[in-house]
Amino acid sequence: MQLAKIGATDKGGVCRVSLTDVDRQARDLFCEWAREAGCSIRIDRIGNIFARRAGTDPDAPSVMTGSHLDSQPLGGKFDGAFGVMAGLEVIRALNDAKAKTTHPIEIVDWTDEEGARFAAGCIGSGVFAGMRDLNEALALTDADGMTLSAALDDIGYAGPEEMGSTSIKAYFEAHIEQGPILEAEKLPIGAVLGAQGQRCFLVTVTGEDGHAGTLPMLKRRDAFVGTAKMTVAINALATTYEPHAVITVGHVRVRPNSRNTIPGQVICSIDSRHPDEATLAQMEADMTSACQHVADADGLEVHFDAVTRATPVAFDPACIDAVRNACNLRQIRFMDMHSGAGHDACKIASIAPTGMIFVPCEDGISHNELENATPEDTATGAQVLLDAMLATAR
Ligand code: HGY
Ligand code: MN
Ligand code: MN
Repeated sequence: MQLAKIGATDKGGVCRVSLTDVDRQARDLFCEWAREAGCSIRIDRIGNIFARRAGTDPDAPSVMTGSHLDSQPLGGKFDGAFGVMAGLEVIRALNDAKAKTTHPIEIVDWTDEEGARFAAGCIGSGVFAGMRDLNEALALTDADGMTLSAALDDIGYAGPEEMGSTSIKAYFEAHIEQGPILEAEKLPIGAVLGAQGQRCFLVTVTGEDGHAGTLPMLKRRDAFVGTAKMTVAINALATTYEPHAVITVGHVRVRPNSRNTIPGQVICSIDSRHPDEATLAQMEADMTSACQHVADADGLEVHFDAVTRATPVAFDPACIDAVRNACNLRQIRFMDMHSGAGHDACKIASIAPTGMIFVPCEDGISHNELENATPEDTATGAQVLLDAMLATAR
């Protein structure tokens, strides 16, 4: 709740877009709390923060948890923040119990999970996992043309640690479900089996600027009208891949974005997801041809840039069992489930045994200021995280 005051919005959400000064404030607070809990802090070159509680064997690979402190522009208090705070609670509980673990315990704040500023998501965890080139990531620019590297420098979080300088025995991430299933099933915990794949694009539609008052309608090459037709067409496509396909156009930049100039160019995002890789590929082919068809009919050009192509992820059976066992240890009811959302855990799963723990959120609402989770459910999630990590770290 104290963290949620940083970037708090009027309707009870947060605006903590990655690598802004508000994100810096959250990072500083997390580091302060982690140091108070006796952790050492390391920052790597993409700005990931590693708070480490020493184990009895300094050479042992760490048992790691974490998530992200950055949020959507109008996001909720819990998406990401819960997982980082649950990790901090694990460390505090171990300290209170004066418990020793063989393996070091680490909590991570991954840079720019949301991708709300630099287009791509899971940037910090993706670079750490070797799935995204560091220098390419540092060169990503936001809508104002600022590079990720310059933003990191601005907030003082361009760290010295090289990528992959941490060996991981296992990674667990606690997160709100961001969907309605646990609440509907009246269950406090989800043991996550994996996450669906996603393919995200930036689409540039080019027409011709013109005078809104003088150019006859039939002579126009209006990039925004074309983009609107493309959006309707690809949205209709999702229904042909029912029930799992989801397609979203969430970010639109109109140029020159002036009332009385016909838009000559639009850059928009496409976020497409499905649990099956072959279907994702088919959706991509269908979307690109649907957009090309509109462009040809309207005398426009269209260009697709793939920002993310993430295959469906299956988490590690031993980590999934550690979560299930932690629930059974305290008679906590749970269900196995898949994640519709992407998470940093989906990247870390490619380099270390990984599992996730879901807790319910009210009405399944997320990426919305009204996002809410109860103290009881978040405490249960932190308890299961502690027991799963403790079993693994001993
Ligand atoms: O987009 C996602 O799935 C994540 O919540 N950022
Ligand atoms: Mn998240
Ligand atoms: Mn999110």
